[in-house]
Formats: sequence, C-alpha cells, structure tokens
Amino acid sequence: MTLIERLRDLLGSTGVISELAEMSPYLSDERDLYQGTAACVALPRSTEDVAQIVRICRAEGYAVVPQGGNTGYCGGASPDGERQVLVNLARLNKVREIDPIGFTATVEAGVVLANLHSAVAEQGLFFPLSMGSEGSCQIGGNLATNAGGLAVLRYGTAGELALGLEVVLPSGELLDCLTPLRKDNTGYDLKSLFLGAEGTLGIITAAVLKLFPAPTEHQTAWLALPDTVSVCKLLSLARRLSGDTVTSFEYISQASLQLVTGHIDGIQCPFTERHPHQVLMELSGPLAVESLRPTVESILTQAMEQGLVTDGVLADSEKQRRQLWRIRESIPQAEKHAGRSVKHDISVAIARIPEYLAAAPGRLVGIGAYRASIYGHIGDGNLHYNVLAAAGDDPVRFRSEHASGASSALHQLAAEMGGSFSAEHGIGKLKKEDLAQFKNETALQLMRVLKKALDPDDMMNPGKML
Ligand code: FAD
Ligand code: 2HG
Ligand code: ZN
Repeated sequence: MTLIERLRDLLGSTGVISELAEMSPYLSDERDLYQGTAACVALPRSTEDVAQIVRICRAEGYAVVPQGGNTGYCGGASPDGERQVLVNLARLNKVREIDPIGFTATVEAGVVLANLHSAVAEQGLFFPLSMGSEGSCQIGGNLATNAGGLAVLRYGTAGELALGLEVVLPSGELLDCLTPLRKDNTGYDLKSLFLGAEGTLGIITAAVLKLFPAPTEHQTAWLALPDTVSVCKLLSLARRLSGDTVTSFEYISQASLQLVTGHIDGIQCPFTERHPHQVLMELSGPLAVESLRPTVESILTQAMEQGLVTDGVLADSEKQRRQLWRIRESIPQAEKHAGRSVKHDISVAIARIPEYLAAAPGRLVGIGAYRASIYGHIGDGNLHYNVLAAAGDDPVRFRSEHASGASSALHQLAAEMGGSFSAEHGIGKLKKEDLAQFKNETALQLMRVLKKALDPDDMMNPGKML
C-alpha cells in the first residue's frame, strides 16, 4: 500500500486530502509569505489517529508538519515538499471536561480558541487567552507558539495557562502529561518542552488549561498621553492603585490609529484631536458590578494631575467598550489593506521602551522613506514596530528591497537592550537566521541537543526554528 492508501485506510476518504486544489488553502500561510507543497493533508479525529499517522509516516520515510488554525505569522505550519504530510488538527476538537471545582478545562488541540471561550462561559467560567485571531486559531497552535495576546499582563501567556499536555512524540509514542495538578515536582517539567516548540518536538493532542471566575465588570479607557515615559508611568500607577486588576494595557500610536480610520469601515475615533500616543487600558474583575469604577476614576484623576494623561474616554456601555477594542484589534487588518507591513514583535524591559522608541528611527535611516505603525502589548514590554511603504510608494517593492534591512536593524536594537526579537509570534521559517544570530550559543546548543534526542531523524516539522 502507498502512504496515501495507508492513511485513507486509517482516516477514511474524507480524512485525507491529496488533490492540489483542495489542499491549497492549507498550503499557504496567513501572511502569504510561503506557498508550500505536501504529499497530502491528514485530518485525524482522535489522539490515536495522530499517533498512527506519525507511525505510518515514520515507516514510509515521510516527515510530519502539524497545523492548527494556520494563523501563525512565521510560516511554522507551512509544509515544504512532497515527502511531508500536513497534519491538520481541526477535527480533534472536543472539550473533554470542564471542572468547575478545580477551575480547569481539558480540551483537544483542535478546539478553536473562541469556541473554548463560549464553552467555559456557559458554566460562568473564563479562559483569558485572547487575540485578534481567536475565531480561527486553535489551542494546540496557541500552546505550540506560546501565544501572548491581549491579557498576558494579568493572566500570562498560553504556556503559563497550561497545567498539563498530551503529546504524540516523533517516535509515535504518546506522552501523557495531561494532569490538572498545580503541584507535581516529580522531575523535569516535560510539558514545557512542547510550549513554544512550534511542532518541532511532537504534536500536542490535548491540554489541561487553567480557568478563572468570569469577570462581571470591565472598565475600559482610551487615553491620550504626551510621551512614552508617561505611558510607562501610567502603567505603574494603574497597577498600584487598582490592586493589580489591570487586565490589558495596549499602546496605539497615532500612525496605527490613522491606518485603522483610513482603511476600516465604521470606526468611531475616540478623540477629535490627534494625539501622538494613546493607550487602551482595561481593568476587570469578578466582584460586584461597578466596583472598579471608583478605582479607574481615581487612576485617571491622579494621572491627569501628574500630567501623564491629557485626555481620555471611559467606556459607558458594553457597546462603547467593544467599539474601543475594535479599533485596537483592527490594526493588523488595516495594515493588510494599506499594502501589508514588515512586521516586528520585539520586547524589552517595560521601563526601556521609551529608549527603544527613541533609538529605532535612527536605526532605520538606511531604508529611506517609510511609515511606522507602532502598537501592542506595552504592559508586557512587547511592541509591534511595523514598517510600511510611504504613502503612494509600491508596497511590494518596498518589502522586497527593505524588509530584511528593517528587521535586522530593529532586532539588533532589541538584542542590544537585552530584549527579544520575537516576543510572541515565534520563529518558524521566517526568523531562523535571527535565532541563530541572537540566541546565546549555549542555549542554541541545548536546543539542538533536545531536538536530536527527541527527533533524531528530523521528521517533526523539519526546517522550522533550528
Ligand atoms: P498555526 O498557525 O496552525 O501553527 C503555528 C505553529 O504551531 C506551527 O509551527 C505549527 O506547526 C505548530 N502547531 C500548530 N498546532 C500544533 C499542535 N497541535 N501541536 C504541535 N504543534 C502545533 N499571536 C499572538 O501571540 N498574540 C496575538 O495577539 C496575536 N494576534 C493575532 C491577530 C491576527 C489577526 C492574526 C492573523 C494572528 C495573530 N497572532 C497572534 C498569531 C497567531 O494567531 C498565533 O500564533 C496562534 O497561536 C497560532 O495558532 P494556530 O492554531 O493558527 O497555529
Ligand atoms: C496583535 O497584537 C498581533 O494584534 C498581530 O500580535 C500583530 O499584525 C501584527 O503585527
Ligand atoms: Zn501582538
């Protein structure tokens, strides 16, 4: 039997796609950076299917590329040739258990993030990982990229929300670390090997995730600030005065706001005047409704007295809150409409962000005219410093001539400041050279040792990360 016949035998005719036209949506990536090829797409329905697929591929000499919602930014889920099988987890999508006493959910890897939000909300619970791609990205992909998003400040990254994992190893064996235990000091924390590994060490098939009481109240403000030092001071003030209930603290430059108002329909700008620096700040909690209102008002009063905030809008309704969030969440789409951006995802210590922002333009002089769309999770020290062609210039030409120069300048600056060139989007194919350049040699060597130990034949997502 051929590989495809063996896979059809296992998964049925609807579980294997081998026609090029039908495979094509799975082969290109979110940003259209890569157009991949594969022997076929396999669609397992169970953990045992995944283990069997890996065993069949191993026996037939094929590599395996795991794929979730295919929303990743670095080409990690794009296959690279006729000797690779793309394993898409979409049909492995059951919420196995929600435990309202232990505040955990046991879910399969293919559960779409937004579907998990709804499932736990039905029980008055809350899963806090949240991002613009949540209608498509999957829990397995979130964990494999250790995704960040809009509430890391309060609740942590995807990896920090995982208590246990079930993983199919490159050998085809099942590693069962699917535990809800918070405390288990019986040796190495093996699950952490697979968090952020981008499918290079195994396929995550299920996870136990931390849940929280559903917030009953959100206090959401859109604020104008005079400079980025004030942005950092406001964050510190708000965390202190609110008993650390600041859930999100997102920075939006005037240029990013202008892209949104210029390219997205139905956006209502919070202010009539232009302000160079803006913040979307949200406090939330599970206590009595309106109990955070006096807190947010006191933060804003003190911030204004100290000159940290010059103008502000406090959402008065859920509708207005959603309108404010829509502005922030539309920035990636607005950049797409504007001809796409060269994306960056750096982090530095929060207090050094003003220094990074002051130095970056000097590092970009070599690329000529450009527009910068700067925004992101400043409460986590993580900014998207995205670079676009100047208005009227050809965006495709700009990218082909300047993407590499802009990225190496901005990544170098982050490295010089003790920061990261990839705070949340990972490495994939896109940032392999940066990893080789910026990761310290001892850490890189240990990564290679781990890869060799778990996947000696390089069959699990080859050509990615290392
Ligand atoms: P995919 O893109 O399918 O895969 C990503 C990587 O994980 C690949 O290397 C793949 O091989 C591997 N993988 C996937 N599933 C598994 C599995 N079950 N086992 C092992 N490996 C697996 N990211 C953020 O961090 N924060 C954001 O705020 C954010 N916002 C975004 C907004 C938009 C509009 C878009 C388009 C993307 C955004 N992203 C963000 C990037 C992306 O959505 C995340 O990286 C997400 O976690 C990827 O999940 P996915 O299921 O789409 O994974
Ligand atoms: C976000 O924060 C995402 O919205 C996407 O991480 C960032 O598109 C981007 O540059
Ligand atoms: Zn982000």
